[in-house]
Amino acid sequence: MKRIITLQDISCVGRCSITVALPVISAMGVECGILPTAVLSNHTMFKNFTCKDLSDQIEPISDVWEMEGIIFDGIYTGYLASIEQCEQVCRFFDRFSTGDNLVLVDPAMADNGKLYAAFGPDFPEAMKKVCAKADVIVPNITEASLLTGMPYRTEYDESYIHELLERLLELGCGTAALTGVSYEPGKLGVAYLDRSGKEFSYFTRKCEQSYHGTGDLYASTVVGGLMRGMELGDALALAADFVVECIEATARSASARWYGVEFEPQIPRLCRMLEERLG
Ligand code: PXL
Repeated sequence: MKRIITLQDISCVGRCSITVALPVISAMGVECGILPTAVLSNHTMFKNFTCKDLSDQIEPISDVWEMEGIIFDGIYTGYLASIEQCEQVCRFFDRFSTGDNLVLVDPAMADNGKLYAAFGPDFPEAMKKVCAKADVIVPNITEASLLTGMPYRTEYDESYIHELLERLLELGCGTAALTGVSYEPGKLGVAYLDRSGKEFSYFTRKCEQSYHGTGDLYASTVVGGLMRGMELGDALALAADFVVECIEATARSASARWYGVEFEPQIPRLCRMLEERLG
């Protein structure tokens, strides 16, 4: 059985980061270790939140894991609470990357053209260094524009997306996979470019609704698929299909959108989709 470690916050309520990664990756048949980087009362889209930074725990926990000879088949990072924490995560990669394991970075810091509330304008510069060490990064278009300095556009063509992907690769990562790409009404998807020049894209129907935490659900599903041996394109497609199922199921329910997508009842469906696609 594969073992991954995910470094991101615990937002106690609101379905994002570790409270999404842990159930989804576990359900996909992969051991999901956690290194909580901060504890928040809830995610930062709520008007009020507390945040206890746990940066001072990263080094001592890593020391013990190294002493114990613990190794990870994958390292997955999401929301990081500060610039210093980005630097610590880079050191964590240096200690625990083996050359054989997968490093996947979701530079979760912005959406809809704006940085999240907790970050200052210097944060993307620090996240660039985290992305530089990744095998795969999965930014949305807002994050990609902040990482590359390219303008954020809501109307664009394939050449804009291609240039974003090329500039993302210049950061140093192995593959850049851009989420939230749409070239025609009603369709939304993902496009990737890797260092060998391989390009791939996959589109699903576009949902009317948008919910908080879908990026975390997406990245977690990709990690699970890759760890189960899927090709990157297949894992990205599985994750896209699963997120659409979750959004559509949530839209049929009456709960408040700030609590994220109601992915829990869809977990059996994810397991079936995974096993079907693994063949
Ligand atoms: O879903 C990304 C995310 C993760 N963790 C925290 C957040 C957000 C997005 O706002 O606030 C604490």
